[in-house]
Amino acid sequence: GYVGQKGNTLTFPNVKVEKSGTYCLLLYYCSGENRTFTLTINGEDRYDVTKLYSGDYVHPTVAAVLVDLKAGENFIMFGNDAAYAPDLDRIAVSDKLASEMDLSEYADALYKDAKVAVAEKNPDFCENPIVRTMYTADPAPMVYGDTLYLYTTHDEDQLVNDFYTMVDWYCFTTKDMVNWEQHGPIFSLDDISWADDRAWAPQAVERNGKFYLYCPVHKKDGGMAIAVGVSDSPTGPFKDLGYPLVDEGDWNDIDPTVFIDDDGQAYLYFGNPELRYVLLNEDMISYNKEVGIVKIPMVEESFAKGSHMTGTTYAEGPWFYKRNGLYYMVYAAFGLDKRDEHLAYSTATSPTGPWKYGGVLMTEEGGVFTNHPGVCDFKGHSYLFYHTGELPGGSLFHRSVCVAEFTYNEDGSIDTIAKCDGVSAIKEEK
Ligand code: FUB
Repeated sequence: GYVGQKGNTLTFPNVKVEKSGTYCLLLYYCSGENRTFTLTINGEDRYDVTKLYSGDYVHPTVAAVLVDLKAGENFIMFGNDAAYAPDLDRIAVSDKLASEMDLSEYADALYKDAKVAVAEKNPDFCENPIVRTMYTADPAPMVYGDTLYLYTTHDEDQLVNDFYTMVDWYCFTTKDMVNWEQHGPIFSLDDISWADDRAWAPQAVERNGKFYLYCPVHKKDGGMAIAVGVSDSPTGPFKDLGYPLVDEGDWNDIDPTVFIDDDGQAYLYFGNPELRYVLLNEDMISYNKEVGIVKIPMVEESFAKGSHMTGTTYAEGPWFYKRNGLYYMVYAAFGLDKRDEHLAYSTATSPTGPWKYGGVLMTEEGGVFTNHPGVCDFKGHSYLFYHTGELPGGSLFHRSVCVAEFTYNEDGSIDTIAKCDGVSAIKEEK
């Protein structure tokens, strides 16, 4: 592996040890003087391994770093934030705890400062990206009881055909926005007999004690369609219906967003490049066939002039909700002359429109082609979840979910929200 250039990473996802404790990690590398790289264990303990000295370009050199590992599998990632870092050839983890080893053999190379260089994690702040042990995208929050459930897609490390390689969905839960628990995979292509690819942007909702996860997938016989997973628990496992809920036989049927209005009518909006909706029946797994699939007029008054296929900015990833009597549609959008997506929003006084363009919610500059919104209120705070490519090793197919807190203006409008470092812990409900 090679971490020598800025932005490079080298990951070892399943380093197994039997007991928790301090281990000796041997690094075989070559480097110049005073080079730095970062070492992250299980996404949290960050060591800045600095000033590894190997004389000049000596190859290979062995250094030993003392690191804390947990029993079971550990995710070890080397990264490079600086202009140069040592070129790592391989690593080895001792099978004994460091306290049981004779480290004199490595005395010259032992990098003792690593342990004391562990950055203190601020217990009151959730740093972006939220998930650091895997690549996640398309965040979809659901508040249920005192917990926020964040459903995400999962970008695999290894790409197939240099394209989105996505086979399952995960859920992350928190009660305070800082302490997160991972669940999953909670649903996967293996659970959907008629699908074979593209486990794309989902959204979940609860109705009458059951949980429904709406997921776009690629059908074995071609085209995209929307699957529904049903579960008695918000963290699954979800069971597929056995057939698609929405299947128009085209590629528009992606990115479902679900909302149940106060009168009990549930709506499922979806689509790229056109925004469409169905009226879900009370069972949440079928829709009103008489009304059918309704196409929203893709006009500039609704979505502004843009560069996507309808001539408006609207691209994909709709997120539908109501707040203080106003309906919101937040979505990924393409501005004129822009190559990457930004986030925008439109509002309406009825759940079916007409939609009125509201403005840009988040500008491009996430470092990746897509972005994807998920909006919710939780314990008196308003949050916008989005994704970027900022986790080490990030790329358009290796994204990571982030969150920003924001406030609504008195008239319900929302100012552009900046990408940020993270959010503070919720101490008390506002
Ligand atoms: O993650 C796959 C696709 O990319 C999603 O369905 C879109 O919203 C975009 O984020």
